Amino acid sequence: MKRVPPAAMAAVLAALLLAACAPSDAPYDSLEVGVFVPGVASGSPIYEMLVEGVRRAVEATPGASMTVVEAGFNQAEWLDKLSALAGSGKFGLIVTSNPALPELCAVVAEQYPRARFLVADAWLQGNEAIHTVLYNQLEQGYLAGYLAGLVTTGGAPGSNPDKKVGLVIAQTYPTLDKLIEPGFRAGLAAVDPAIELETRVVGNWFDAAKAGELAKGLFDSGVDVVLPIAGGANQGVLSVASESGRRVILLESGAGVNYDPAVVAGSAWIAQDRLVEEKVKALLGGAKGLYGTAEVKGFAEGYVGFADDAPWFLALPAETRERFAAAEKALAAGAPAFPVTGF
Ligand code: RBF
Repeated sequence: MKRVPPAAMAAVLAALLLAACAPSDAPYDSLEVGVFVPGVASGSPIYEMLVEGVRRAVEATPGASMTVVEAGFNQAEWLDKLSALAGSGKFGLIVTSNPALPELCAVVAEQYPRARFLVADAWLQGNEAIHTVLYNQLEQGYLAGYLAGLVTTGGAPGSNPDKKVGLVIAQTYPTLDKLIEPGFRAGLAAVDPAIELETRVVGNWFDAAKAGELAKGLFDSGVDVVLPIAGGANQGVLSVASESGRRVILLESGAGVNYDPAVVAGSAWIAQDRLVEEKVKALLGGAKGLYGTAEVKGFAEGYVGFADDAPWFLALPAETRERFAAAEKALAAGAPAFPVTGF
C-alpha cells in the first residue's frame, strides 16, 4: 500500500473541513447591494423607486453600500450583465425589478449558487436564491381605468362625445396582459360598459417620437384619454396630448411630480420605493426565510394607491373627483374584489 504523506493528508482534511463550514451555496458574506436596473432609471418611475428604495435601506444599515448597474434597453444583453454582476462575488444581495427578471435570476443562481436576489414587480415561487414581490396591478389598473372612464364620459375639459380610451404600450408582457390591462378594462366598464379601448404598441421603452405618433393617431380617431405604459417613451404621449388638448392618465407618478393639470388627469401608483426599502432592510438584517418565497402586495396593504392629493388631480371638476373617491372607497371595501394569490 502506498503511504500518503502526512502534509498532503492534512491539506485534504483542511479542505474538507473548510467545505463543511462554508457550504458552496452560502450567500456571499457582504453588505454591498447590487442594483440591477433592466433598462434606464431616468424616465421610468418604477426603476427610480427601485434605486431610491435601496438607497434608503443602505443608508439605514450600518456598513452597507450599493452599486447601481443600468443594463440598458437591449434585453438580449441582460442575462450576461446580470451574470457578471453576480459572478463578481461582491454582493450579498442583488436587487432588481420587472416580471422578466426571475427567470434570468434563476439561470444566474444556477451558475453562482452563492448569489441572492430580491425581484420586485415579479413572481417566482420556490427558488431558494430568490425572493419576489408582485403588486396587485389588477387594482392599480382598475383605479386608472375608472378615472379614464370618468374622463371619456365627460368628466374633464377636453373630453369628446366618443367613448373611446387609448392604451399605448411598449410591449406585451405577462403582468400587463393578466393584471394591468384586465384591471383597466374593468375600471372602464364599471363607469360605462360601452367604452371602447384601443391599444397601440411602441416596440420599446424609449422611443418617445413613435409613442407620440401612436397617441396622435388615437386622438385623431376620437380617443380623448390615453394611458401610456412605455417608460421613457411616455414623454411623447404627454407632449402630443398637450398639443391636442387631450388627457393622459399615468401609472407610478407621485403627487410631487409637476405635471400640467390640463394634460395629466391622475396617477395610480405602486409603492415600489417603500416596498424595496423594507425588503432590503429585512434581507440585509438576515431575514433568510424570505428566499424561496413569493408575496403579493395590494391596495389593502397600502402598496397600490392613487395620487389623490396631486394638484393635477385636484384640478378636475369636483363631481368627477367625488365619483372617483366613491369608487376608491368601494374598492377598499372589496367592491369589486380583485384577489391575486399567485401568477
Ligand atoms: N417599465 C418602465 O417604466 N420602464 C421600463 O424600461 C420597463 N421595462 C420593462 C421591460 C420588461 C421586459 C418588462 C416585462 C417590463 C418592463 N417595464 C418597464 C414595466 C414594468 O415592469 C411595469 O409593468 C410598469 O412600469 C407598470 O407598472
